[in-house]
Amino acid sequence: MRIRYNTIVIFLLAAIPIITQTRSIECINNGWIFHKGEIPFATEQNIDEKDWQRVNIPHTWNVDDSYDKRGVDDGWDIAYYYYRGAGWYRKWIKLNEAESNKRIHIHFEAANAVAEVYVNGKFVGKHIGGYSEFKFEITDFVKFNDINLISVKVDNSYHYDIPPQRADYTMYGGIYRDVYLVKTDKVFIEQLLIQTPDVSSNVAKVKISTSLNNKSNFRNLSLRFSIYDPNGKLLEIKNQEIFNPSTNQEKYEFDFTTIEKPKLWNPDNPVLYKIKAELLSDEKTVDEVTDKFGFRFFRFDAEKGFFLNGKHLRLKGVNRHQDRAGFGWALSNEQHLEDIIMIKSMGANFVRMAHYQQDKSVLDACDSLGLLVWEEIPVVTSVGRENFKNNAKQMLYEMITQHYNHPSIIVWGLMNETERSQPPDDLSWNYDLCLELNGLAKKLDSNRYTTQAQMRDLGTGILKIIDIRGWNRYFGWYYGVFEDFGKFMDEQKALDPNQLTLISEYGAGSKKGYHKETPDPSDFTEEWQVMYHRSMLEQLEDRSWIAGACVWNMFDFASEEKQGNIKHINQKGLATWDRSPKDVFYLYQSKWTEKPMVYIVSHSWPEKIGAIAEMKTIKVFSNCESVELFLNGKSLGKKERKFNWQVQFVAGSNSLKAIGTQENTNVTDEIKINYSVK
Ligand code: ADA
Repeated sequence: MRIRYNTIVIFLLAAIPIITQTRSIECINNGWIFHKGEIPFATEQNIDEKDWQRVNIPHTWNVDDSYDKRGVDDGWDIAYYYYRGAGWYRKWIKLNEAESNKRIHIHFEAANAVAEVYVNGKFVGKHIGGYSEFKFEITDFVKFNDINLISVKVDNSYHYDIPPQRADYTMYGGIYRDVYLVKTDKVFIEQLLIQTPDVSSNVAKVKISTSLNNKSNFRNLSLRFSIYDPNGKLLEIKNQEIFNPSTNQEKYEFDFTTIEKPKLWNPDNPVLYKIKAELLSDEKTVDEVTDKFGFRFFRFDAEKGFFLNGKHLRLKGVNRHQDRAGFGWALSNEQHLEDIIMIKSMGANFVRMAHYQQDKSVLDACDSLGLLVWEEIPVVTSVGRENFKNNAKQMLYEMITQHYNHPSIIVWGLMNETERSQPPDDLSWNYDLCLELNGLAKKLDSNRYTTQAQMRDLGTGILKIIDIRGWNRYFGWYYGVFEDFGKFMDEQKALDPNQLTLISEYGAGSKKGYHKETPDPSDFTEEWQVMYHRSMLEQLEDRSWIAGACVWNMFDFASEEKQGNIKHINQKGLATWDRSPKDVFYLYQSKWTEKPMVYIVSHSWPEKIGAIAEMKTIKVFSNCESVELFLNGKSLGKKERKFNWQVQFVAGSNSLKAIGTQENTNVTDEIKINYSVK
């Protein structure tokens, strides 16, 4: 168990810790017990725990069971064969007498999909939605100088009222993100929102909006805000006296003096400023919260695409699901970070967090490594009625207020492929929901754009509600041929020339190591996937009015109903489910990065068969000015474009080596090929 008092560093990249001096934040991930399914008396102190399993958080109960049988999409209702139901967690925590003047809170970074929290047998609260953070104050439920029982029921049952009603991914149940026990004074800082309403290369404004949660008897309090530049230099301190603070969650707003020549955040130089908010009583610090933020300004243009800090930037993106082989959604912060590092190393500058709010560590990594973000709520495929609407609005509220300070986020996504409504089918619910979500997003955050991902215009008018139209299109994979993509997009442009446009999804599946010299359409070979993406990159390049595009998907992920040549897996990843890059990853890296790289296609095809002296085509992906290929030590020639060679392998073992040259730098790649003569 990690207990950290006084100076607490929640995991972030080292440069940007959230530090607090007076509240304690204790990660309580370890030492829980778990029971799959309903069980009587789960909240009672004295029960027989022998059927319970010892677990640590992050945890899910669906790591194995979504890959045995196929989920059946039978009209409206989907039959799921992975366990969707209740699970119970229990943990004992000790509180000391010395802490009895504190307020105690339990903070969950997410539990899918509905969580009910009990302390010492009493119901504390319920949270609906599997992706946002939530916390409950438990001060009135705990005993000091004693041990306390925390029981949590989590339920991932199919439910009409809870987005997503249905979606093409496995919805793992459990407390799958970190849990913290937080101890504060009687008064604490509830929220710290950092707004940067006006930013240019010359000046930037910073506005703070904060609220206190007060149950103290303090008559006089003061708030002190300190702003630091990216080098940690203190720029300014602001003080505000608060007399007779109210017990309501009152908001306090402040403007800092305008900052001259701000350092602007961008993907190549993701510089972060910092604000420290201190709450003081008679010069004694009662609470302290620190968060980072960045200065950037951006706009979308219907003709020219996207501009960041006044400069044109093509958005080169991928979608990311929080799912990994062997772990499901129960990923550590380090694993989240590894994903973002891999996405960055491929040269992407944009990520769509599909289809839901993701872990804080993911957003922190995007801020620090320099990736722009589209984040969205899980309104996918179909829309429900009034309760569904309220839950979706709550999710949007939570996402925006919880992730507001992240400079990486530029667009809020409201829905994805909502072509259906809960029976009886009535798409006016979809329209109304979109309208309400858009209104709420604008009210909460007038500085970012809104968007949605759709496949077509269903004639409901829904596409016109949001700022940016996102298209999910799979020409040359599910339907049509590659070139239909460009035709479709040109038609859309002609229909509505002033529309801002992003491609939210395009993709093709493959199985790493499955190869054919002449692939068939959508045959899951790495070759078809590479051909598909090469064509898409060219078609996107030809259309500068498309601000950018996101590949579906960065990683393969679990989806019980999918039946490609790996059952229950959506195989459209540029990397496998366990994070091994496929050939197509290197195609993107060769197009999107500048650091010299070279990759011989394909490392996952070491066994080749052919006739004696048969010519085989070998391709190399590289961003270098020239590449020279060697077979068994002998040069097959240096090329400056079209890195394809005709190669005559000898029977048995062969070695291929490629040397890429960029200015004075050489990079190499080598593979062994075993050639069998037929
Ligand atoms: C849709 C959907 C995604 C994904 C994709 C696919 O576009 O938005 O969730 O599953 O289809 O792979 O078919």
